[in-house]
Amino acid sequence: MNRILAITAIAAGIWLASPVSAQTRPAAQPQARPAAAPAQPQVDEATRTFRAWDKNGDGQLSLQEFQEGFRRAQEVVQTAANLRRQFATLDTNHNGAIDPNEYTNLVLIKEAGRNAPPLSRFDANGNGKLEFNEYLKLVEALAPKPQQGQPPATGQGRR
Ligand SMILES: [Ca+2]
Ligand SMILES: [Ca+2]
Repeated sequence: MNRILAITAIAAGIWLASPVSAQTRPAAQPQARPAAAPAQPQVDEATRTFRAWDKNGDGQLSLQEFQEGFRRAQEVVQTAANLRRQFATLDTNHNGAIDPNEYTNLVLIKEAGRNAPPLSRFDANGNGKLEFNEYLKLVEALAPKPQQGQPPATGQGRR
């Protein structure tokens, strides 16, 4: 269920872990941040990525496993970017969320017709609208699974 999210997170982790992020902070702040857990989530993310890529579970990444994992990660990043663009388009009043009236205009909801789930089903934080991560749940639940990086075909005979 959470595949897209999980893989997106992994991919983002990889991107963030790239050496580009070697920025120096001005040391003007005397107080150390109290609740900054040092790098623990990153390690966890790396471990998760590794396990996901290590298909045969032998604790090593073969070149093939690496290439496949990397390609998949790229596809997922692409898909996530597409979804973000889509989300921005759907958010017609630009408040960063899908409001109820925007929700009823979603193609996926229109197509579902009477069987369309209520917005509240995806509104995890209960604020009456769907933020991007909640929108992803909706897409996961209602959209046909994209295969091989192809966006779901929604436009058959569009008018
Ligand atoms: Ca909106
Ligand atoms: Ca919400």
